[in-house]
Amino acid sequence: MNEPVRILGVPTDYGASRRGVDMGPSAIRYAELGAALRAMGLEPTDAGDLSVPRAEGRDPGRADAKYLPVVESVCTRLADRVRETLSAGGTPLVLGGDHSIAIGSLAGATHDADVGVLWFDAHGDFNTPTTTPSGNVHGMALAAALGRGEFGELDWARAPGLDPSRVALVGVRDLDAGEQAALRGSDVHAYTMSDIDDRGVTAVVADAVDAASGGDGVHVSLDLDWLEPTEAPGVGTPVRGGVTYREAHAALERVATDATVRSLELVEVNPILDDHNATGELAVELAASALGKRIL
Ligand code: 4U7
Ligand code: MN
Ligand code: MN
Ligand code: MN
Repeated sequence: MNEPVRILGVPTDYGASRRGVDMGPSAIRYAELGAALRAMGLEPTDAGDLSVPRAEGRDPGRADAKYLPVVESVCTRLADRVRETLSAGGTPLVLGGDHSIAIGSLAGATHDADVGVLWFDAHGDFNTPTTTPSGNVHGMALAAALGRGEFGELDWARAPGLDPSRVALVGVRDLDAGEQAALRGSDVHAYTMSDIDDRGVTAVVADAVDAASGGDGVHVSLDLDWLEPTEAPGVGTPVRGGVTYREAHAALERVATDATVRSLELVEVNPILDDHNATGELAVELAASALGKRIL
């Protein structure tokens, strides 16, 4: 990992259908992200938040890719910040916001670099405007970064050089029919919750890290709905059957020891739906684990 860790907030919810996830960066900072990283001996800097236009009264535009022009504006600016942070030798720690911001993080992270991806999520985020049941871009973020479907023609969305065979989804348990077919036909590695049941979370994460490694490091994309909703209630699209508190830590501790973490993002924290910021606090703890926090 490079230092310093640089915190970049992206208070947006245009990629999701529910308000509230735009407050994720505040909730994660309120849970003392900075202090947690300093306690590990890191010296994080906080670059503040990107400015995101107010959502009330805005027209979603096309139904199969809602608010796409705003998503483009946010992601384009985020990509620049991530790229600048990396070229200055820092580690971007991006706070969402909904998962559409991964399109920007990945565009920035893959600029002039060969990057693998570890995508921890209940969902595949592998829809395109053709397959989406909701029109929400957060459910298309990974497909967009890989340039699938019409995203192949959108230069701001496609992360050039991202190799599907170096992308691993971990803990997936809710795929739409179109996503299932698309994933089966792609080189993306998808490890389901059933794989975790059978083999244990650390063995599965070790395989995912292997798949994503070999280049200049990995981008870790952590959607908090990856966890069991009783552990992480503050998310917009909860799905039962997620990993436990302890499994989540074991997974990200394994990432810290086995992978070269180049950039990290924490997404989909929705404080309006949360239980006294439990999910914000969990996001902080898991970021610390991924960045190398040790118990002893
Ligand atoms: B998240 C969904 F239909 N697949 O496309 C969709 F179930 O970033 C959910 O992982 C997407 O939280 C969830 O809208 C996106 C739906
Ligand atoms: Mn997601
Ligand atoms: Mn999800
Ligand atoms: Mn592979």
